[in-house]
Amino acid sequence: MKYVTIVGKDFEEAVHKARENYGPALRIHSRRDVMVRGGFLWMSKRPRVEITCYLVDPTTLETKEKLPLVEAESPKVEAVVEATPVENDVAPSKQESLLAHARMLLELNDFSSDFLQKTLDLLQDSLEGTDSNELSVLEFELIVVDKIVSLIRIDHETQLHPPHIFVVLGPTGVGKTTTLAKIAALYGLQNAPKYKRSVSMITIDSFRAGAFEQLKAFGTSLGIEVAPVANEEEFYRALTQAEDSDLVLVDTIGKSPRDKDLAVKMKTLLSVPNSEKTRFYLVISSVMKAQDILKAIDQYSSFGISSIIITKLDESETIGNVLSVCHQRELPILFFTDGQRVPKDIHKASASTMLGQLKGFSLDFETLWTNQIGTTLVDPE
Ligand SMILES: Nc1nc2c(ncn2[C@@H]2O[C@H](COP(=O)(O)OP(=O)(O)OP(=O)(O)O)[C@@H](O)[C@H]2O)c(=O)[nH]1
Ligand SMILES: [Mg+2]
Repeated sequence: MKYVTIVGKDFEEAVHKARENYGPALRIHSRRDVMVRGGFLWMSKRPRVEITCYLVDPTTLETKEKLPLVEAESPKVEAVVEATPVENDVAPSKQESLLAHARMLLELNDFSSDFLQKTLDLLQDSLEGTDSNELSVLEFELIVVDKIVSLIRIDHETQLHPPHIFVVLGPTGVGKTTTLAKIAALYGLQNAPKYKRSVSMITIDSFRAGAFEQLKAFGTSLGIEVAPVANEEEFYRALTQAEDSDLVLVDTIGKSPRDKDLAVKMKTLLSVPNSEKTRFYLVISSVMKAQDILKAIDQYSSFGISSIIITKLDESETIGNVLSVCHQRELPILFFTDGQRVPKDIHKASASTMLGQLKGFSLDFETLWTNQIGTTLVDPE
């Protein structure tokens, strides 16, 4: 078996270089952090990631994966210092190489180390019961995908039966107001009578300059009433007026709840709606760091968060960070949004929307899911 070592600025770059040079015949065996010489007169040392890969026989690849395995020129490997030599003479077992492949995919997608370990444990259990040598890479990737999906919960209940009063919460600028308008359209402009709802919108973000106007503009374009409320009395009144609506969407104040006064005001206002009929949804952006998402969940946890809406997928390279946090906090996912267009850029969370965001897999997710999506809500055009 042919082995190669490739060095990159980081793991992702090394994998990219490797894939470019060797295509699908390449399997990653291991990675390690090394220091390489560079700079003026090679005086400085820089941290790099080195991956060791082996090349499988292209005749054993499935037709879909088959690419001519050219004897590519050896990729440029910078001088490695302070690193032990790679043991190239011991071939990894098929099971080891499959698990290394899964690790590479999970790291590439920025899953947390906890999520990664759980997935690898599940994979190892699955592989114990099967003959790894019989598995193609595509078949194995299907198992990886199955394990990822098994660790993430989707809020199908709300998708199909939204509560009477639907409140969005979340840090400033994550896309609460835009998402609320998209949800209004998703249910309000629905063609299928089974899912169509009469919709009203209320904003308690009424004192900030421009906040009401922003939602009102969305409301006008969708033909939906928007009521601004500034205190408990106005909120009672707006809720009474919206009583006949199936779905009352409530937009909240886009300021950090670390602002104590605002947090108290919001808490008081949001205790007005009937708690039996009200559910709270946390909006987070996929560009947020895992630590910040965890902080936001903690800050809003006293409201009792039903599930998570993840925005700005179009601005994020990876979603492993958000999925890992949702798993860690046992929070289901309700919607994904991937753009500024109202109402187009919203999608109900599902295994297919989630997996469509994963990168590095040889699997063609679109083909995989085409016949399996039981579309229950029709996205408005
Ligand atoms: N790229 C992208 N931009 C989005 C998405 N959702 C919202 N935005 C944009 O993000 C910006 C902030 O959106 P808002 O809906 O005002 O966010 P917010 O959470 O209500 O903000 P505050 O009320 O100020 O806290 C706007 O420019 C939106 O167009 C998305 O899915 N993708
Ligand atoms: Mg807003």
